[in-house]
Amino acid sequence: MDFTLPEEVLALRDTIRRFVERELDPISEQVEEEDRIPDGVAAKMADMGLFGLAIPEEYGGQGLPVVAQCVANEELSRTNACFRTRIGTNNGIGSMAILIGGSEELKRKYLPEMAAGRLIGSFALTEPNAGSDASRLQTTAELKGDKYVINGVKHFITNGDIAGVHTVMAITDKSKGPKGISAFAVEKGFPGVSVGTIEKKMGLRGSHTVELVFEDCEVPRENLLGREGEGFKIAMKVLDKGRLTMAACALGAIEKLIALSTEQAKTRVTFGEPIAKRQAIQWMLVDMAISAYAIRHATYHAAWKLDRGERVTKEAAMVKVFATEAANKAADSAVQIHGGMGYMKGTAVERYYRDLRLMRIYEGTSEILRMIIAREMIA
Ligand code: COS
Repeated sequence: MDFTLPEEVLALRDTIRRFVERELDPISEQVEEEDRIPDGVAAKMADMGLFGLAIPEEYGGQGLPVVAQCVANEELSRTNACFRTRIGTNNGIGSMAILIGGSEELKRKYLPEMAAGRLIGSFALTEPNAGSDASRLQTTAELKGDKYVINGVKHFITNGDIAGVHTVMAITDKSKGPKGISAFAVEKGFPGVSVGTIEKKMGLRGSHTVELVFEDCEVPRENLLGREGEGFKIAMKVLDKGRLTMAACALGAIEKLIALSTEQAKTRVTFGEPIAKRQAIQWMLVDMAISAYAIRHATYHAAWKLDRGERVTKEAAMVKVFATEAANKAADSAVQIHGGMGYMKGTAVERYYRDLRLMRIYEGTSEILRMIIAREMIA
């Protein structure tokens, strides 16, 4: 077995690491305060091609394998989570349904713009009464002439306020359950689309989570993604990859927490010596390192399987549960090692503590993912 990453992937890793250290991390607290990524920084991310990592070359992206996308996510997670969230929707949940189910014309219309970072995507599945039980959604899409008319409300939509195109799941045939759900590419300018409430969240500042309202929203028939009734399966495939790359994000966060906590432990002196000398502190650091090692191998193995075209529903769920729960534990230890300072606003560990909490919820709660794993095991 060869675990070596290809040269070009290592080069990508180094480039992103430098960018994070020089350009993103120094403004992470400013972004936190202002709750927005400065336009100039988003433009730099676009210039580096970060919005098109997953989009195939023929549509203007870099078409990187999932393994390389995980490397990028890992590196981008060594700073404020809003940066990788902005990039992540275009590389994953915001573009993938168009890639899977869009006509050639739709792909040519949207994907190059998304790869260039000029068009942001969003993924609109969740509704006030359909989150974990995703197929219970209530938004409807009725074909009238050459247009679908969408009615309903989506909520908790990442980047929904800045997205130019939303992937929207809606019911086209209520009698068919999940097989009556279809997916659509809905432009923000289509008649009847509006942004509702912008949520106030515990963390992930700099990235907005919003409500999208569809009132007799007219969508051209050709913006149907896949065939009628294929929307739920498309959404599930999108989420499989999203969950896998999220494990890579959790890994990057744990690595950053290890670095911050090790530095703190080596420099903070109590009773005449650094706290790193204490076994209680060492074991917290060690447990973080053990989890990072295990997550790295499991996540990259699952990514390798996905690159080989295998279905990774179970593996993606496993690595997301394992990595995000370990990341929450690591953040808790990091705050503990930093003591009172770790509880103060303006410290990175305090921000990680809040931001990482969401990872056990979005793109599948730990509980739903355990249910998916159990189903696959006893199927
Ligand atoms: N890949 C491909 N197809 C999939 C799939 C996947 N990962 N998961 C389900 N499907 C298919 C099933 O095979 C089934 O098709 P067939 O009958 O042809 O076999 C169809 O989709 C319906 O699946 P299922 O019967 O499992 O539907 P359920 O309503 O029971 O789905 C789960 C249950 C838990 C899988 C689903 O509701 C889910 O993932 N919920 C979490 C949603 C989520 O993550 N939300 C977060 C917000 S989005 S950012």
